[in-house]
Amino acid sequence: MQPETSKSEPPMPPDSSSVSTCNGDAGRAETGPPHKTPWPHAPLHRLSQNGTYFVTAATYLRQHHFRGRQRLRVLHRGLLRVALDFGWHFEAWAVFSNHYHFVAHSPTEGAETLSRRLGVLHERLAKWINRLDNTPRRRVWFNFRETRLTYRRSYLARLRYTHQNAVKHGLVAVANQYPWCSAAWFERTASAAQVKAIYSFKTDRLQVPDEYDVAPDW
Ligand code: NI
Repeated sequence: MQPETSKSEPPMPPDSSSVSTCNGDAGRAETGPPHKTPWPHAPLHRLSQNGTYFVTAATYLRQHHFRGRQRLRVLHRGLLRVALDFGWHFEAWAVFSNHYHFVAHSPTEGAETLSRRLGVLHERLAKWINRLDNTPRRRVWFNFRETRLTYRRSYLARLRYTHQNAVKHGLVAVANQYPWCSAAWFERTASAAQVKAIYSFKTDRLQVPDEYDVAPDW
């Protein structure tokens, strides 16, 4: 027998075989690989011909729907799972109570598939959050915006910006202490020279809309 859906059980993110049909989807949502963070492969460190994107997504009214460890973990894992399932190569990411950022390389020309996949992920997460809070139909997400990166300098600057975003938001003194971002993974998988090059890249001229006050508990 399938276990009953419980309020504390996080949703599985979109499944590649359930794109065009809802049949059986609810059943699958409670099965499948449990609670494992699908870390991406080692970073590329170059722009992709198919497109490299910087994405920021935010909750509606900047509400802290993903406050706390459990919710952050589900959002973090869901994002990496979508990337893995649909061939998006994530290179940097940072997830917070009311927004997230990532830099990723597209598997195909253009970002249309990304919009669709993120839309499905957001919908599932919203349903889960609303079930937890007993607020059916409440709007959870505001939107997301993507920027295609075409210059190496702006790409490298955004990599650093994203790896280090938990420090910018005042959550930790050193980015690799924050588990819901790519810093520790990056330092583990890249060479010491690459880490040094990215972390010393100048970001002071970078303009990223990122005026979010994030919840302090993670
Ligand atoms: Ni931010």
